Amino acid sequence: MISFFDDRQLGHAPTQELHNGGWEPYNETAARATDIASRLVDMRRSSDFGIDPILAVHSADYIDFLSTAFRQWQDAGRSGDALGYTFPIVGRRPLNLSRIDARLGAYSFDAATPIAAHSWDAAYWSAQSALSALDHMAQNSAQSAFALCRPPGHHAGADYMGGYCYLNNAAIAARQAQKAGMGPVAILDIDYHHGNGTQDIFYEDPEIFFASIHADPVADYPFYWGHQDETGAGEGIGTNLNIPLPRGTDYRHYQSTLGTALDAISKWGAKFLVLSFGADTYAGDPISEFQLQTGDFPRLAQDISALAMPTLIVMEGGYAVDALGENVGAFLSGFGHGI
Ligand code: SP5
Ligand code: ZN
Repeated sequence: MISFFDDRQLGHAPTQELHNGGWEPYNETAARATDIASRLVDMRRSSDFGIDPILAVHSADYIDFLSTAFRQWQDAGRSGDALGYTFPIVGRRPLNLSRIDARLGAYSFDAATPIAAHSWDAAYWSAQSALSALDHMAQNSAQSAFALCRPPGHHAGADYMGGYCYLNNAAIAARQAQKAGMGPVAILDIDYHHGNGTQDIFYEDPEIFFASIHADPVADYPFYWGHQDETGAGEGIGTNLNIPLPRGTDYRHYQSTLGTALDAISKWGAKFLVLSFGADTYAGDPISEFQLQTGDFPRLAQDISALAMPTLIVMEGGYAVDALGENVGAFLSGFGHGI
């Protein structure tokens, strides 16, 4: 399998996140990407497809905010990472405030996603890696490709960041694939956490099907999305499938659920799959509570490739850094063409 990555994705390095009422070292580290990259045999440098495919998913005002926030933070005399502390609860009237603290709150849904010096650059190139992997598949009629996206993307909505995510790499690639006529496009999200950003982006869109298997948001982040009764709205009714699972789920239980999601995707008529892959379903993950073992990841990949659908694999979460390269390598090997 051919992979895509750009070194500029490593520049993003926030120091800490707010977690369970205290500060802890930032979990989404550059070491995650280097550990995965060290396992990949054919890794290519990403090309630049510009800002337009990003603006096909994210609002112009959000992109303006994201690309200038750190400068504005510094201009306000601040040191350290830019992080909001005041959030407009749902239903507040929209106000066009220019104060950086107000903007940070308006464009994020949690306090675990700081903006540091090179965050915009890293997020931009993470999205370009997804687009590069897609372009490779389009040009070569390849059955699969791996985008080593970091920072991850699935918690980012059209106009908000959160959950270590700034630009929604999977959504950007899915929209691009649809525009290029590679569809109908489905997105399957198998990160431990619900892909709330991706769900929001396509919630009223009948053209892109979204399915997610994740920890039940009754007990886990991001709490306010990912429940089973969220099935889409407007024209998009019936194109959103959430399958929440309890903490402690092992692969035996995960697998039957996966079958349900895959059936729904093929029944809907998808011809192209974007896979939001998180390795945080691993038993040893420090912030997650599923029980998948390293040996389960090739099986997981085989079960997905049984769909026989062109599949763009986009990296999302996974925080057991010492096991991450091995787990991702095990997963990619399950697609059957080496890593
Ligand atoms: C892309 C991705 O996987 N983002 C995950 C963001 C999760 N952020 C908050 C997680 C809170 C977990 N709390 C459990 C603490 C166990 N020590
Ligand atoms: Zn996750």
